[in-house]
Amino acid sequence: MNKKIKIILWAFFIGLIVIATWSLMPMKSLQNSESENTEDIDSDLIVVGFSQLGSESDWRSANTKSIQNALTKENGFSLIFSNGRQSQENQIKDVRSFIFQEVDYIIIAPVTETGWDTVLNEAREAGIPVIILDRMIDTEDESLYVASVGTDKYAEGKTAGLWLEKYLKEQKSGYDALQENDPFSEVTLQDESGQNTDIINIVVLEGTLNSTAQIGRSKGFEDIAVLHENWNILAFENGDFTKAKGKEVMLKYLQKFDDIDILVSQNDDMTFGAIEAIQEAGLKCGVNGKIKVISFDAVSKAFDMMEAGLINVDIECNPLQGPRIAQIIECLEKGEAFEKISYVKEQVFEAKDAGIERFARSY
Ligand code: GYE
Repeated sequence: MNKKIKIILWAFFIGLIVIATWSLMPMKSLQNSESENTEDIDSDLIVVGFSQLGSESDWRSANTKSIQNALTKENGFSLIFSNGRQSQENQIKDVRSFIFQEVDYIIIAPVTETGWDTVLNEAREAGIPVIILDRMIDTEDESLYVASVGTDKYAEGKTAGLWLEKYLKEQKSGYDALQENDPFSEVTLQDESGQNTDIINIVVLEGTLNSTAQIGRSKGFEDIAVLHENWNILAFENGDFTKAKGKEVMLKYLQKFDDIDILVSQNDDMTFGAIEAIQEAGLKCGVNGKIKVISFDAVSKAFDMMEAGLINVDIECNPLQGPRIAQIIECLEKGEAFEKISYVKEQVFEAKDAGIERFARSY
């Protein structure tokens, strides 16, 4: 064989290999791109595909664990877990992979609210019931999901605002002009209801934009803030629910504003980062600090920080949603009725009670 023909034949074979590999790729990507499920699917059990939005926070880890602990083999489930890594595109791929694998149920914890209709229609056409977890989706067709399990984020935001209202009132009545570290020590004004009417400078660390947790908590807090002319929201910026981004944005705030009274941080992980930023700037926060801190989630580490006086109050967001999911699937299996929308119970924890309240908590 002459040299030229040999080269052409080699090029042809290599080309064939490249085409074969490439044509297999779409099939592969359908197979659960980010699956962390190590066990085989057991089709004798109830097969559930779970698209979790990511692993950005302690709250998220507790939420994932709660689902995994509820949907065990012993309880009759075979669970396929996929981590969407903060990307809706990944999550949509994961859902398509579940449809391809003909699972019995799909659970989605959606990273953001919009853009789910197409893939949910595909699930419906395949006859697979979908349960929305933690955050919500924005759709005009509510029949695209059979149930949603989560928390009332708007109520959480409102609770934060109401706590601040109460706190400022208490500060006013317990006013002690000699108290050095008190940011309200120069309070001189008061309205007829006893509210502090001095200017209160507030900065907000928001969670992932367009997620239910960001939308609800922002709106809830703002609905209380507008009732108070003296509440001055200096800034709100996206900290993406992570410690690193929370720290970065807080550093920016501290460089820009020198009179911050209140930090509202829409989750604990951002709060942890923000506290680091405050301390590195040589400032104090929390119970005895200049900057009062309102946080959300109430995970275990936040209790440590409340006990240390660094966080004033934590509005709980309960991640233990697995048992309710298992219950709903059981109802669906038996053809029994259930509430389409359910919220899990939550509480408010203040620094002064953190030492006692933390007992009997599992996250
Ligand atoms: O507060 C935060 C997480 O959607 C309620 O997401 C959830 C939020 C939670 O990353 O820590």
